[in-house]
Amino acid sequence: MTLHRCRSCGAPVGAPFLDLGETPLADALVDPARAGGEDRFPLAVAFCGDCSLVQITEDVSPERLFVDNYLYFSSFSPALLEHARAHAERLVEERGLDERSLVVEVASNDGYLLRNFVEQGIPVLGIDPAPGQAAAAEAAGIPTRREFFGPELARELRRTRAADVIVANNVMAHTPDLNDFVEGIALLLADDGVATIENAYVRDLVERCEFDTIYHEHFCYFSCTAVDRLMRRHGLHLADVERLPIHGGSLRFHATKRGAPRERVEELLREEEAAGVASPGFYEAFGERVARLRRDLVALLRELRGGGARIAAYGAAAKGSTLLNYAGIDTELVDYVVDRNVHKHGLLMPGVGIPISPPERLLEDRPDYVLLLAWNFKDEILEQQSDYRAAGGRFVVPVPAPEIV
Ligand code: DWN
Repeated sequence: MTLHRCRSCGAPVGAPFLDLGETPLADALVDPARAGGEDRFPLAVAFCGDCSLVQITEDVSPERLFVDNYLYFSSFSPALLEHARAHAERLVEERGLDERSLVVEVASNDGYLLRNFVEQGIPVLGIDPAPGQAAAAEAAGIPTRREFFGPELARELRRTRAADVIVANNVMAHTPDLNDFVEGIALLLADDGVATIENAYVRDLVERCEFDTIYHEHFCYFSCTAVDRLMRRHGLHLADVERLPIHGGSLRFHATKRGAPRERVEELLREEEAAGVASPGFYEAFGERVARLRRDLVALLRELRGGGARIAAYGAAAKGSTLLNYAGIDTELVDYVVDRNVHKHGLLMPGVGIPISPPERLLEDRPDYVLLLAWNFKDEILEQQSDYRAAGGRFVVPVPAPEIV
């Protein structure tokens, strides 16, 4: 289905400002026995001139994206675990949470965040349709509803009790039914509660050329301007907003049912207006910058390979799938990808057929260069791979521009 109307406000949406071609599903890693012929879907993003929402133009069913063989487990990223722990501790303190409270997380994955509340005796409920992740969460003592979140589930849960805190990290962008999602938040949230909603920031995506964070799981790419309008439509109020470095730059919105001082929200809205984030011109040249990054990266890798270098990659990430497929980087340039997520080992990156191994292979095999597909965890991974680097190994960081470190 090709998008014609904005997912948020329903206004007609114009032509895409960036088209990444037909790509396979980013997290649908491939069993070597069934290699080749992965389904591909158009991947392009357009801007809504009425509410400023940036969004992909083709829908892939959430069941296909997040239930059938979804392999993303949050707990394989130590930096993400620390980010989640700090967030949980702040909520406990600021909201005075205790054994009488209820914290609900939408897209609770393997319990990476809710475990922090359980450890303090605070009642929680996870919601996640991905079976493997939900099973891992339940094994960690986190009750989990294995379904997609929406108004119907929200009404059912509210009949038992409202949520004092709803956490929704990297999920509001992952639903084609954006208004249903926000309506569900409004229905489940207690009158004096807060929903903290975290997503990649479209302004950082464009300014840092983070085009590879565009894939079919991400239906929307949010600015404060677009989310402010979306929340108001459902009687929610942005009481605060934080700019965070995680995932290449994110916004954490604090939504409540009651008006509250919102100085940082007003400030960011003014900043976005001044930067043009709410105007089409901000996005127009992005396609050319992405094409230039592709040219420069492929030329660099070809030059290294042509000089006899052996090249591997680090991070069987969804963003890695977008980058490899858009740039046409396959086993001709990159021999294998390493990743800590054991569920990914032995599989192939979709569309390009590059095999996935444990990170230990880097020290065993000593490739000359490693293309850092999980560049959003650069500091942590470079530190973790200090032995490989001390032995002369070099990393190629592709975003915001190709660089050897
Ligand atoms: O929206 C989403 C973002 C938040 O996470 C999900 N739909 C899918 C996923 O996207 P991603 O796969 O690009 O996310 P990550 O977390 O950037 O992927 C990092 C990959 O690198 C993971 O497969 C884990 C791996 N990793 C590793 O092997 N060693 C990560 C770290 C930090 C490491 O030290």
